[in-house]
Amino acid sequence: MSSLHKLYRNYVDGQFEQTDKTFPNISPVNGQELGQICEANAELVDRAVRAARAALHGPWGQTSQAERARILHAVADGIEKRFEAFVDAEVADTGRSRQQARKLDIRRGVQNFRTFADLGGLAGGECFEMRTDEGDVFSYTVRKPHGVVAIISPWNLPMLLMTWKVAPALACGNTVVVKPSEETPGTATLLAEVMHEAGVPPGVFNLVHGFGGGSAGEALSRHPDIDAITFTGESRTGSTIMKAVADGVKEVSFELGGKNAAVVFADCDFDKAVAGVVRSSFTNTGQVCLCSERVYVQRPIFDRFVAAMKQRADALEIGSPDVDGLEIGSLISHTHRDKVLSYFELAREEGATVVAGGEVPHFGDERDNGAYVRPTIWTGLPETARCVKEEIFGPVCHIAPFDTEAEVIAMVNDSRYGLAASVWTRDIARAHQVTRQFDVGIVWVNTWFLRDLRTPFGGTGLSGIGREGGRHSLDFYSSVSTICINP
Ligand code: NAD
Ligand code: 6OD
Repeated sequence: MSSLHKLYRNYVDGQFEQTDKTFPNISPVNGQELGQICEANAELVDRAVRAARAALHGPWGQTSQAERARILHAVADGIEKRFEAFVDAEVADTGRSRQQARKLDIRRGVQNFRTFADLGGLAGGECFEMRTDEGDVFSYTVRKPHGVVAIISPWNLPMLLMTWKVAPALACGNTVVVKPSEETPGTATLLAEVMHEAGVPPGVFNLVHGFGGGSAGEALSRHPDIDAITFTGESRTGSTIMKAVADGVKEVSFELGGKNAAVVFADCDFDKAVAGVVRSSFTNTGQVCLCSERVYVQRPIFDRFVAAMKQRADALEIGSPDVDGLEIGSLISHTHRDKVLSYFELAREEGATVVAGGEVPHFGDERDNGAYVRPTIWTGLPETARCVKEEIFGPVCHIAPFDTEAEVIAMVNDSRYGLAASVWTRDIARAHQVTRQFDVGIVWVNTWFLRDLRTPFGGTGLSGIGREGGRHSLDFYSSVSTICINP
């Protein structure tokens, strides 16, 4: 066991809770055990929900928005104070580069708290005047928290995606029960410690560890006394959770899978487009819901683009988190690697040309026990191939040629997912014209994954329900009542 060996505890009603049933947290970098995770059973999940309900009737229920903003900034300060511990936890759980954990994951955790602390005060209401037989009446709206919000988050950007929901939920005055992924308990457990140190009242932030079906995730989503549920993860899991909350008719926000397209026009800045598509296909070892798994390149530059992508993909630095300039870390787990490798196999059966990768790298050291695959590029698949239709969630893309704008718009939209797309062109008029015709939640032009946290975020089709971000988060995490007064 490594010196990092830990016990990941639950946090319920202001107390850290051990449980008898534990399961191992396995490093995806070398297969070693990092620690034991205390699995919350249905009884502990129930206690967490009841503590969250009770806290709404305690001091938290009386806090002003300004007071909550102060507390959220104190939480952000607390994360900053223990920044390197958060980085260590994220790196240990996921095998990503330490540099990425610093620049993206933990930094965004801090930003999420600061942004929603400040945005909370901007949540306005509406007011209307109406002439009636009774006289002039006024109708205005007030915002209230929903109550207890269940937050179920995934493993791919654990800190970023969990805090993206915890921060606005608390800013709006809710209490929360958080169920992080069983693969990534580290930063969530540290966040509970920061909440405790920052003086967040007991029951306001609760953390339950465990799996999904048959474990803490299912117990939380089926709990009759949650008021809303916000979930990020696979589309299939979203559908299961939707059924679980249907009888209780709960508010839902779902950020689900994607099969995103990158579209490269012949008039692009070639080198920037290659660098951009390498980034959008392989960042976080392809495990970002926004990554491009479908790349469409206009025919005049197709061969040159594929060759340049191959050269860049083959040269990407693969290895363990502390390698300088690491670009490809491990996948999250051996189970997930088996899934990605099954698509490598399927692509061959479906007739793909493997331009780059398509295999497991061999290092000759302990990394051979890790969950690595090479960044992979395919060409030659029909648009109907399963590898072009299904989300793989690894460092892999298929590159196909296109001729006209109309053709590529149809190809981009021929998907049951609708999360994101990116376009590479120097023609800004074309960019305006094409992007608005994509059936997706966000399109980037000549860039990728730049996020202004005030903008709406979410998908269409299998990619989700609802929008979060900026005022859209304030709308989701609060309930609006209308008050009509005859003065
Ligand atoms: P997942 O759906 O397997 O798990 C996500 C969370 O749901 C975990 O905490 C898990 O324990 C829990 N869960 C699983 N089954 C459950 C059940 N029956 N009831 C309640 N909870 C359950 O997803 P993942 O593998 O952790 O994450 C990868 C997926 O997430 C990819 O599909 C990716 O595209 C998607 N994702 C989407 C976004 C977005 O913003 N749209 C962002 C990140 C990831
Ligand atoms: O940047 C964000 O706010 C966000 N929700 C990103 C999602 C990334 C998916 O893996």
